[in-house]
Amino acid sequence: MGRDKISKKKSNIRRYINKQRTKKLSHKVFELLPNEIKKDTSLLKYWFKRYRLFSKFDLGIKLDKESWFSVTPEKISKNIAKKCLCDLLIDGFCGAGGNTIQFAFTCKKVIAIDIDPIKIELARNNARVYGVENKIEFIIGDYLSLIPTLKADVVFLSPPWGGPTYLSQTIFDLDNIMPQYGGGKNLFEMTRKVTENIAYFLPRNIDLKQCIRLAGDRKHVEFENNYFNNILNSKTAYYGNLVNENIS
Ligand code: MGP
Ligand code: SAH
Repeated sequence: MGRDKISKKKSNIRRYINKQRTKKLSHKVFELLPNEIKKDTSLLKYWFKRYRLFSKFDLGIKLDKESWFSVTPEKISKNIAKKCLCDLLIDGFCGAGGNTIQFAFTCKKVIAIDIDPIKIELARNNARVYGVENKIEFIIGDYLSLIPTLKADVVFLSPPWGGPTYLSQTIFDLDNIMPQYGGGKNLFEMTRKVTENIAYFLPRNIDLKQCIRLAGDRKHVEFENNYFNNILNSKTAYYGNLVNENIS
């Protein structure tokens, strides 16, 4: 069976499971759901994983629709943060703070940028839940426009991939990332003006050859497969001094 057919079958099964789960939800449980999930029950599958997204979920974590499907699960964020240990890290697309929070535990200072003011509000709230708000400078703005003003030891890039449909392509092309900004290659090239030490959080079906090409002739890049619940969730490509060593 072709890969497309398998992923169609898988998504039908997921849809069926979600329907069954929704039916079984008692009125009492439904009332407990955050508003954005009540409004869109296709997000229920993320709510069921909420403690693996944030172990402190019940202490006041807040998310919006986009964050539910794009936040990096805590275990994966922790692992990335260990590799990115440094004095000053920039999270160019901080969202609701899944990665930012873990960077705040390993780095002296974190600059967290997002173009959406609601995300910054959520990230600030979530960082407070983890007690790391004071280690983070939050900036509302367009990461690419801010580049000329930025300085950092490491930049972490986890841009939007165009929503959960990114898996409909067998191999995900870097050009599909933020095409309105010249695509994922341009995002990487622009970031090199800040630092060569870049961690790029990418879809599990990313075209690895394109990512190797980004590293230039030396091909100095390291890939990490991120697993969630024993299933490949995403990949991180590390460049510069992040390859096989910590920088400080
Ligand atoms: P997914 O396949 O949408 O998650 O994304 P799902 O459905 O939980 O996985 P499945 O195995 O059940 O199919 C996988 C991971 O990629 C999520 O855990 C998020 O961390 C991340 N992610 C997903 N999207 C759509 C984005 C995105 O647009 N941008 C970024 N930075 N991360 C994303
Ligand atoms: N890593 C984050 C999720 C990032 S999702 C987490 O774990 O929570 C991608 C984020 O990029 C979204 O929050 C979106 O608002 C933001 N974004 C989109 N375009 C942007 C831009 N030009 N500059 C900065 N942020 C942007």
